[in-house]
Amino acid sequence: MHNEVVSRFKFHVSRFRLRLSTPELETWNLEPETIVRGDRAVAEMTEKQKPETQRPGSSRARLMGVLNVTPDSFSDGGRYFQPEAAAQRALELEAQGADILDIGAESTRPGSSAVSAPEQSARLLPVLKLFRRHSALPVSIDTRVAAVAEACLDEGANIINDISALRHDPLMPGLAARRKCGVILMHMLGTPETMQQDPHYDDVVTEIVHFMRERLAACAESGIMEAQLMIDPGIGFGKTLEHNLAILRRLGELMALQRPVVVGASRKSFLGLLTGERIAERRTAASVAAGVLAVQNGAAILRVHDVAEHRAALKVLKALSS
Ligand code: HH2
Repeated sequence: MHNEVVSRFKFHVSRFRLRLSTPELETWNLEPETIVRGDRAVAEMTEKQKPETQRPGSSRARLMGVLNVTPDSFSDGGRYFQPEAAAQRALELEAQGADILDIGAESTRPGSSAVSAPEQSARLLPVLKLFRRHSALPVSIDTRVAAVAEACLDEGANIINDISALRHDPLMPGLAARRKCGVILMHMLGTPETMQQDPHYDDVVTEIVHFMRERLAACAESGIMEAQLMIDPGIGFGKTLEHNLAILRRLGELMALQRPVVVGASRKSFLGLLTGERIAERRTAASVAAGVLAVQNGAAILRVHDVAEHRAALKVLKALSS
């Protein structure tokens, strides 16, 4: 049933520009077993990082497709604010080769302000419900709020992607421990409101490694299993251009923690500084270059907006490094 749906869907995408009406979206359905399949896929991604899976240029690198259900995200704000448009975009990202779908309802661009939990849930749940009728793809929820994460886990999400590394909401560690879901711990200096106000480190990479060691220990104390956890240096979150470049060059140092490393460089403003491209949506080539380097330096998962282009680049990288 699922395969039939996916292949039907892929057919739609490849032959035509995807256009599904709400009744069409509502008629397809998936068995509950597909949610378990999503969890199984996440477990595979988060298994202990062995030297062979961390080899530079690893053919096992995964792509996490970004879907912002927000009116104001820096790269695609407003475009997928309606649930049907968002669900269609999600299916499109899957057809382009995403291994995970990352859905967020709160822009965390520098200077942005927080979105309330009920508003986040109101934006996310209809999209997740529509998407889960058609897809078993692992879904991560980009939120710092436990109530939002829990409501989404109940609707079949598999991973909590928390840019505060479970520090923002005291209920988050307990939730992650109870639900045994995947967790992405991201490094951020300060909060989105303040993080780009003159960030300073003695050694950015060493300090991120230290922060992650501390967060991994705190998670263990809260009863979260090591196998649930992924780590992300938080490109652009309280970092200057030089900090971001140092992180990408020295990702290997994070691999010492033996957790899958997630990297989100896609379309970010440091790429605009390097290329002179002010429009985020035109930073695809720059994003792919950063993504390929990140994989060569050990990233296990790339968080990207342009899935098709990154998928093509990873295929070439795989051929060249085998
Ligand atoms: N970057 C953004 C949001 N969430 N999560 C992780 N784990 N890593 C990242 O680098 C990361 C993230 C910011 O990008 P985007 O979602 O495209 O923009 P906005 O925050 O404006 O919605």
